[in-house]
Amino acid sequence: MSLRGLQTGTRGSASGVPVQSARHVIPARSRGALRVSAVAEAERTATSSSPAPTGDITNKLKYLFGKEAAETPKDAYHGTAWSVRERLIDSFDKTHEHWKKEDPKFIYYLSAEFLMGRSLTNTVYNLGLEGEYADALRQLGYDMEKVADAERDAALGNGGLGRLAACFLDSIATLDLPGWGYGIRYKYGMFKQVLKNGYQAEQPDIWLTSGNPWEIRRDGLRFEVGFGGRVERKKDGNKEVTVWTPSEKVWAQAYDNPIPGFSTPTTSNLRLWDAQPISEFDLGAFNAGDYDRAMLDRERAEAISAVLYPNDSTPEGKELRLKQQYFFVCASLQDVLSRFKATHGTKFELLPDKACFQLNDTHPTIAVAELMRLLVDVEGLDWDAAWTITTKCLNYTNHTVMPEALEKWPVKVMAKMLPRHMEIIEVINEGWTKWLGGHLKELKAEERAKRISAMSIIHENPWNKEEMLVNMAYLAVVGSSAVNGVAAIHSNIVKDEILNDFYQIFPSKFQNKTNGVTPRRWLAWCNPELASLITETLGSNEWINDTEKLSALRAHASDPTFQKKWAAVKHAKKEKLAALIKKIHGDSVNTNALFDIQIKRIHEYKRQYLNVLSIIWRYKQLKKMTPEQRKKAVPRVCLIGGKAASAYDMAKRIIRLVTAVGDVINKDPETKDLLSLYFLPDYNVTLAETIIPAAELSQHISTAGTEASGTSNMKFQMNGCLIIGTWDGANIEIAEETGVDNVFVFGVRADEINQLRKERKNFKTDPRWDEIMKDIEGGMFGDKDYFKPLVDSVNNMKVGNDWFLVANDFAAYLDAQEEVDKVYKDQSEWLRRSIMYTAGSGKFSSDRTIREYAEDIWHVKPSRPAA
Ligand code: 26V
Repeated sequence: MSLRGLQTGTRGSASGVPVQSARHVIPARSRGALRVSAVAEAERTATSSSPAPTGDITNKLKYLFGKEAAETPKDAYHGTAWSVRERLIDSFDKTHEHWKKEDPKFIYYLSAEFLMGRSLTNTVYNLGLEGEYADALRQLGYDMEKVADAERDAALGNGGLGRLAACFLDSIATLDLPGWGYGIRYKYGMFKQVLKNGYQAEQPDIWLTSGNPWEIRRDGLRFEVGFGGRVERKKDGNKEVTVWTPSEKVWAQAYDNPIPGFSTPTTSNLRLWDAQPISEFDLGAFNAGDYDRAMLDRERAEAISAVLYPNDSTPEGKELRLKQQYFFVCASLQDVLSRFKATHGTKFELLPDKACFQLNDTHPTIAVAELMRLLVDVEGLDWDAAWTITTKCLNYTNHTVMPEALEKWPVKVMAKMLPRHMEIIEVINEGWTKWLGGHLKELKAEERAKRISAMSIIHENPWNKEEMLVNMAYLAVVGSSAVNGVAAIHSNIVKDEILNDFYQIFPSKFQNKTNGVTPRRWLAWCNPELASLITETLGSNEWINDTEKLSALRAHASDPTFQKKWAAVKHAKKEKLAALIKKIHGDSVNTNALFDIQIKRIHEYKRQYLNVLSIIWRYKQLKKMTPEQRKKAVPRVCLIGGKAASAYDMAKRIIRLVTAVGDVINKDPETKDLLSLYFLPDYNVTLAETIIPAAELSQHISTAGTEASGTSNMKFQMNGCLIIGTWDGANIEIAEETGVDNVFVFGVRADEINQLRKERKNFKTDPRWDEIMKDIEGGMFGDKDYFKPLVDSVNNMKVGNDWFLVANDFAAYLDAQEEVDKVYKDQSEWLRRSIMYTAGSGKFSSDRTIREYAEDIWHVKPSRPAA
């Protein structure tokens, strides 16, 4: 496949610096952290013929920023990043020249979100340039870590789903798989969360103002994307053709974000689309003095890629969301087809051998209709041939069981915005329901009609019989070759509940692909001290690319000398986090206390509420104790962080409860060294990189059956952090790998939930629960009116309340927390478990996940350029 657009401008304008040649050597870290041998380091520097970075950094500052010297860490960051960028582009060009020549099958990961975080550290480490650049910065009077700290996060995602996409890109590149990500270049990413008097407030995330060294604008590489308008049938010779004339058109402008693999010459790509107006502005209107109208088209177009949607958007916003989805899918498919045609002409029957697309949740599902439109209307294929190709090329991953999150678009909205796609979906649905009728012909007519209606892609809105909806998950299943869930239990729920009708029809379509996280960012780079200890103990750093090797740590788990070193690393990381808490809240926390952490989006199903209730109970117990008794108590620093979607009222109340309880506890001189609670504002990828290595206990306490997988649980596990959790999502597989007895598992099981929900109104709550509810209602933490809906939400007198069964799990959770204290008192047992967690984390590398996708779903093979 030729890479249209990659050849223009950028190739010629790249630095001309030969790519450094030793990326196959697993780099040794300059600060000694991961150093395997000084020989490897010497070998690497000897083979590099790039200019000395010191001069390059200052040049970049002078010519790009008009600065004579790096006066601030931010200056040093800019100079360094723009210098590193050129090395990245060299590697990117080499990889893509190689892939162009080889023409392998590609995987395209279509995702509305990519939560990339920072790039500098990851890029220099993945490229093996850390020694050179750390030295150069030292000469300029800077420390690499401080400089890296000046970078803003690329926060183009809400949470787990977006971060997973970012981890997947790292693994795709590291495994040399020909693959790209495709998404939207949001001007404003995930909002910045600030606390105002303990309440969440949102501020826009302005991340592009100082330029983005990690992207390449592909001048001239843009595609038209249309909306609205009319559809007509016309004669083309004997053939009837369909012509869609959109009423609104925009450009999708390509920006490439190179993705360096680790310890390989491969640098892959994340192509993001920016929406731009077709015409600069309306000069006629401008000349006539109508300035607002002159700029109208520009504003309308730019609005499409302006803001990342929070995952609970309002109906008004929903139309724009569908527009975003179609915008990036349409541009991405046109881009892939144009490259395909440049190499293979119109032999579209070869497309499934050259390209496949992974739909990251239902957000890009309009791809089913769009690929059909491009093949039938634009390329002139007949419907059946196009359908065979489409279904062979697409695959769908489900990421949630939350019914509100399973997208359904009103037919009216779809027909207005995408009239041709609505027609196509209708034809797909007719074909599908007809086929289904045949398939179910053994059933009695009535039963058959019921089943067909239950599986129709277009169906009535159960809450509003007037309205018809397009069910995007159903469209994705019908239009894909493979459908997968993201952890074993979740994939079973997908098969047995959410999409059970479809599973009965196509059992072999359904698979499980348990999530994973990149061990580069989430262990090696964010915790170099632990990584260094592991490398020293295992005798090599090969575990970074082969995490199964971590299992050899099991042999050291009970060794007191090793435990001491392990504990020293954890303590150092706790000190670092304590310094951050001091910076944010001005308080010094007890670093000998157990660091107990829950960081994730705030959601009722994730049950931060349960955590706070147990902290209140702990506080009450401490208050009752004599000074002698208090001496025996396990001190804890409790940290909670995460964003509440801006319109999610209950989640915002939970945040306020955390801050209000913290305000009381942290000010109590009697207990503050034994218990403190802080809310960490603006939780993001970068903050996670400091928090996770310091955590000793992490909480993954969703109602069983609600968290599809979770991925932070895997990051904590890798960093030797014990888990208190429910039998849910990937917790189950983590427990299996770590040893179930090493995990604090509690609570009801997923298969009990439905029954318990029915019986909740008769459930007799624990007296401790009743007492705490009265405390909150009585104003012990102030703001009692504001907390009333929170108390009501778990009140069993209201039918349907406590949907997430907080009360049912409360007593079991307190017991599990007591068990935590008991084990923490035995530090040698605690450390043994901590080591067993890291040792058992091998399965949760995203390299393993991606290998499984590549083998079982994508059928894509590695293709590595020469070093
Ligand atoms: C979306 C919405 C939208 C409507 C309001 C409620 C609600 C609740 C949840 C969601 C989640 C959307 C999809 C998502 O982010 N899923 C996450 O995907 C991760 C990667 O597979 C997985 O680890 C998390 O368990 C899952 O929640």
